[in-house]
Amino acid sequence: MTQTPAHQQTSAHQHPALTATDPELAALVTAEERLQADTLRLIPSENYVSTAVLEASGTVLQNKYSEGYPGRRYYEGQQNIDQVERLAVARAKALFGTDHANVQPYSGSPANLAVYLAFAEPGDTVMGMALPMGGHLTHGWGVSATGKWFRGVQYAVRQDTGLVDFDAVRELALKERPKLIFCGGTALPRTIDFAAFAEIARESGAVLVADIAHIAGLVAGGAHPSPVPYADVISTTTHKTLRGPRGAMLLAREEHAKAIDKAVFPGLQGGPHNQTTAAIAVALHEAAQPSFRSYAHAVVANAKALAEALLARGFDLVSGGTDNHLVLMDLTSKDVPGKVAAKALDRAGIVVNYNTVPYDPRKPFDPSGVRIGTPSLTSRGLGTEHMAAVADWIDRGVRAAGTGDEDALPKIRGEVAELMTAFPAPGLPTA
Ligand code: DSN
Repeated sequence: MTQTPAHQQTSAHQHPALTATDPELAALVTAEERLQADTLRLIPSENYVSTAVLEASGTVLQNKYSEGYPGRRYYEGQQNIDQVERLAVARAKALFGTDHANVQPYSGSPANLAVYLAFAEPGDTVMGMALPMGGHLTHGWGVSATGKWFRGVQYAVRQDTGLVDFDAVRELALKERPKLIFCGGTALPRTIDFAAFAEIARESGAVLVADIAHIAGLVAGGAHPSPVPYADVISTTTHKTLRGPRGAMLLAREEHAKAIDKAVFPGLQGGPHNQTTAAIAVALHEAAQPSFRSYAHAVVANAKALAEALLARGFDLVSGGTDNHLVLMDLTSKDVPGKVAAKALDRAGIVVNYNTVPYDPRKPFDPSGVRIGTPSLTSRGLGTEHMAAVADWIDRGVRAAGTGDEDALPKIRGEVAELMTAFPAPGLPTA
């Protein structure tokens, strides 16, 4: 008698309907569950959501159209959906202490595009940190619609410190008089000085947009200063340190509420993804608990410990370390390109992304750096006491990449998987 392979048994147990309808797809989901369980996930923009968030995002709420806003919809039958969205909005406002919240943006890029629609006209000048310096595509970078339809001017970090040079930012803002100034980004290991950006925005007459996608969970948990007293608009995804579903929110002062809402719908989007709104509401509830404050501080403590352990092993880190959840490694002195290191680490069960470093002489698709972070491993319960082992695995993996020692990688992978077994991931099947 032929036996059902183990992974199919697990799939049937965890996803019975999916397995019956589409075993091919179910097997891929099961394989991804296994991968997320067994590996050390260090991509700083990723995390593990709770089972409650997963359940909310897989509900029948996804069957409903609800263009408009609670109490002002273009479709009937909103008795429950309106309450779901009101709950998410109320929780967002309470958690971050803002006047207004819009929870409908499909993700971070559409959220940022809505800000342009609310405050700028095509061709207007906008300002953000350059992508290779750690900014984001949607902060006016040339290949993005925001850099094609608007005139993007970009600021940098200092080459000697890796930190924002506020004198240069002020000089650029006063010269260019942008409509929008974005602060925040995707590869920034240091605290964002929202007050300094706000002063420059005021002097230059710009709307200040704080993109806190990476650090929203740290802000919510009190592990990073809040932009709320300083920024006109705050944009964030909900799935990074905030540990919610893939989605986004715009938070704003009351004076900007109408402009933001009009820009999201009908300006840019159609019906909101109600199942995501529900899962955002759950994540915001979780983030309001005392345990989430501990989580946010643990993320930072782990990142600092990991940075120290990497420095002790001779790695160069952009800005010399970290204040938040993220560490940007410059592998130039190791003579291993970021992409080569990232692919070797992947084979060793350590999932990172290759990344440009400021003033990178290499190309974005083959850069000098690797970007890592601690949100996911902290969600699994790893603490500062584990960071030396993590740094050791990274060190061995990068050295193996440099020498072409393929045999070293599966050995590391086995050690990683063994530790991970002791720290089950939220939301993943345990059997
Ligand atoms: N892709 C996100 C990140 O990884 O930081 C930014 O869009």
